[in-house]
Amino acid sequence: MLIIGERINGMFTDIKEALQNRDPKAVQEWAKKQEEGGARALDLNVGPAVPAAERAAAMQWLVEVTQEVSGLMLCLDSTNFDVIEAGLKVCKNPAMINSTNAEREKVERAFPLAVQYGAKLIGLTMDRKGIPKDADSRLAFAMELVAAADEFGLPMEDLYIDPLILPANVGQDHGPEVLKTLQQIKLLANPAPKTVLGLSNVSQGCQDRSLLNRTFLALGMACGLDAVIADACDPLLTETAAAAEVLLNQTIYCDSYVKMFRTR
Ligand code: THG
Repeated sequence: MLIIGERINGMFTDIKEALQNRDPKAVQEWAKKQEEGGARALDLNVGPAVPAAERAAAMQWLVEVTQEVSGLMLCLDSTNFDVIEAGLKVCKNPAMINSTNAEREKVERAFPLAVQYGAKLIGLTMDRKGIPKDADSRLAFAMELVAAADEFGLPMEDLYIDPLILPANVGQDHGPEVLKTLQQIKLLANPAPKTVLGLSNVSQGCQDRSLLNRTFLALGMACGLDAVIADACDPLLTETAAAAEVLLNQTIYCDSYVKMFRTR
């Protein structure tokens, strides 16, 4: 399980202030804390903290200050490809583009960008009309993303398809559809594309968030989920990932399997 730390995001007050004051302290502390927690990539999202015209420069600053303290893969999270490309230009660490949807116009920009920079790419199973209701419509978008990887020459294992999970208190019926989609994505190509979720979405606005997050993590992993953008500083979550890897026979059992997960 690839854990992509979610915490360097302008939606959080400390990161928003760090961005506005160009003070690297909170960004660098969260980079280190998430890595210690078990993150093996870091999501970087400028968020609504910065006016649109300044977001490219803000993303570059996030990339630069983060890679001063961490060699982890950086997952550049924006809906604007100019913002993502600005980040890619200064990124020396391995990079991931987060994300494109399946609209042709977005696909034609995102896939060549990923190939040009040697970056991995997250593809969302949606178009401009929004998130589909059922597994079959999610899968139709997944097929378009797989075809685009072939067309533009992105290695299939560098494509991470995100079937998009919604909060359990507003979109409860999406849970089983997302799990079904995760299973079926693995049948679309050989080698199969990878899969990813923004895990904390499932519990936004809900009680006992950690419990919902780690339970959906285990359910997802049983359906072939490869990666999550998640709270890497929640030990209950990372311990669940460690246990599920053992129980799914993805890592060899040893008595220190929880510790091993964080140190590998
Ligand atoms: N898929 C992809 N990328 C994504 C998402 C996704 N990026 C953004 C998001 N979803 C994943 N990241 C987060 C980060 C934080 C939270 C949820 C998802 C979160 N934040 C608190 C909240 O909303 O309650 C903020 C609390 C605060 O302001 O302090 O839960 O799905 N590809």
